[in-house]
Parts: sequence; structure tokens; C-alpha cells
Amino acid sequence: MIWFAAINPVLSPMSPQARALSNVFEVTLAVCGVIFLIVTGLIAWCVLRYRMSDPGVEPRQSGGNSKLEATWTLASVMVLIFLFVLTVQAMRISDAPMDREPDLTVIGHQWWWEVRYANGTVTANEIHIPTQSDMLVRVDSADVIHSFWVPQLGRKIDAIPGHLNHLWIRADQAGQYLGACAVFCGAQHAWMRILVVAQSPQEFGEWNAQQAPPAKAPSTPGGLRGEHVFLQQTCVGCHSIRGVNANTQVGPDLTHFASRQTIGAGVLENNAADVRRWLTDPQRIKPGCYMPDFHLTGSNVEDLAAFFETLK
Ligand code: HEC
Ligand SMILES: [Cu+2]
Repeated sequence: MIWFAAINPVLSPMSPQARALSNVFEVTLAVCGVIFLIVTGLIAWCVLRYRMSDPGVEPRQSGGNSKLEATWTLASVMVLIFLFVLTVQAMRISDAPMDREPDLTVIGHQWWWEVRYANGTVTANEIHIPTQSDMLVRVDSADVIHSFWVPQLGRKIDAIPGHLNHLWIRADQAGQYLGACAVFCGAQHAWMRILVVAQSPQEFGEWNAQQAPPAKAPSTPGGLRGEHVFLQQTCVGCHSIRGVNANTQVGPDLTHFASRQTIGAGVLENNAADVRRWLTDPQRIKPGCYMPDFHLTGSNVEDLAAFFETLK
């Protein structure tokens, strides 16, 4: 089954919640498989066994068999009750309570994810969690309906404007887990990836402590020029860098942008060359996305990139 697990993360769950769900899937598939084999087997057997052997003679006709009918009705009911109980059990394990303050809030935007933690950390597209602990996630949307899904860690849940939803995510082992928006939400729906980084509780604590404070002021000349460009252009209208400008969440929070692995919800890697590509022409990288092309000069791009490198 290993090759199957590789192409289908639903079948390699990494949390009790995801395991309960994939268990429902596997058991239902097995039950349906057995029923399919019984039905097709019986049909095949009847077709072969009762072929017309003598065209002149009408075969014996029999109508109704109440024992047989009662048996298969009862058997179907039992199978349905079994699957019902299994499903309710999985729902109890995977569904989150509504009456508790969440550990983090995830807000779907066209086409990226805003991520806010209770201690003030704000980031985008990359969610860090400590291993072996149930994280209660509140899911909201800033515009249209999105759907949050990290198959190995928990259930899929819609992000609906004006209607808060909750789910558990949890990872038993440290590692990186991929997810994506799972309901079509416009042009760049395909590039609305989620990366969950599960770390030991200690590493997670360090990460969160490093993410919560505002950005340090740049010290290099390039960094200072870049900060100036950022404030001069309309970047400030959409992005916030805590410590530099007021809070706005039209685009991802950039306070610790340099510590993230990707740009544009997975469309590029966050490295020196790709940051420059993004700033030069975001519309070519992610056509239709809500970051306009500023036709920045080469030196503006260099300075901004130097500034962003300081946002660790
Ligand atoms: C009209 C709003 C808007 C303006 C103005 C704007 N951006 Fe953006 N920016 C966005 C949006 C929206 C995204 C996310 C795009 C996506 O992933 O779909 C983004 C993404 C980014 C990213 C990648 C962040 C990440 O974590 O993926 C960087 C870096 C960035 N913008 C820098 C800038 C700079 C520098 C300026 C000014 C020259 C600027 N932006 C101006 C809306 C804006
Ligand atoms: Cu989507």
C-alpha cells in the first residue's frame, strides 16, 4: 500500500483525527467491495447456472421467498447501522468544540491564508504547530468561500465569510505537511497552498517567540533604502510590517517574511532570485492575484529585496 499512500495522503494519516476519518473511508470501501463481489458473483453464477438448456421447456417459475427477503433486508440494515456508528465515532474524534478560544485563526483570502496566533504572531500560508498536541483552529474567510484542508492532519472544513468554523489539527510526528484550498475560489485557487510545519514543543515555542515581536529596524544602507521604497509605494496600503506601518491585511503580513519558505502561497520558493521575480512582476507569476504590478525600477527591486532579507 506504500505507493498508494504516497499518491493519496488521505491514506497516510498522521493524527488521531485524520486516522478516524481514513478509517471510515477504508472500512466503507472494504464493506462496499465485499457487497460488490457478492452481488456480481451471484449474478454471474445465475447467468451461467440457469442458461436456457432446452428451448422447448419453460423453466420452473418461483415467486417470492420471505425468508430470503427478510435475511437480506436485515443484513442491509445491520451494515448501515455499523457504518453509521463508525461515522458518528469518527465525527466525535475529528470535530472540534465551538465553545473554546482557538489556538490559532486561519483566514482565507483570494488567494492566500492569513494565520493569527493568540500571542500576536501573524503570518501567512505557513502554519507552525507543536507535535502531539491538539490545536484548535478557527477558520474564517475575508472574501469568498474557501476550504481548508491538510489531509494528513485533520478534516476538511469550509472557510465561509461571516460564519466561523472550527477544526482540530494535530501531528503525531515532526515534519512538513501539505494542504490546499479545497473549493474553487477563483482564478488562482490552484495556488492557495498551505504548509504545516510540525515541530517539537520547544522548537515551536522558539519559533513563536521569534515571530511575535515587531520587525527589527534594518541596519544596512540597502535595507534602509528598501524600507523607504516600501513606505513610499502603496505597499503600505495592503501589507503590514509590524513596527514599520499600521495594521492592514489586504496582503500577507510581511513582519517576518524572510523566515517563510514560500512566496504567494506556494507559487515560488522564498529565495533571493524568486523574491526579485515576484517584486518585478507578480502578475506574471500569479496572474489575476490582488498584488498589482508596480513596474518598479531594478534598483527599487534590489533595495526592497535587501529590506525583506532583514525581516527574519
Ligand atoms: C493592492 C494591494 C497590494 C499592494 C499595493 C501590494 N501588495 Fe504585495 N501582495 C498583495 C497580495 C494580495 C499578495 C498575496 C498574493 C497571493 O498570494 O495571491 C501579496 C504578496 C506579496 C508578497 C509575498 C508575500 C508572501 O508571504 O507570499 C510580497 C513580498 C509583497 N506582496 C510585497 C509587496 C511590495 C514590496 C509592495 C509595494 C511595492 C506590495 N507588495 C504592494 C497585495 C498587495
Ligand atoms: Cu480555493
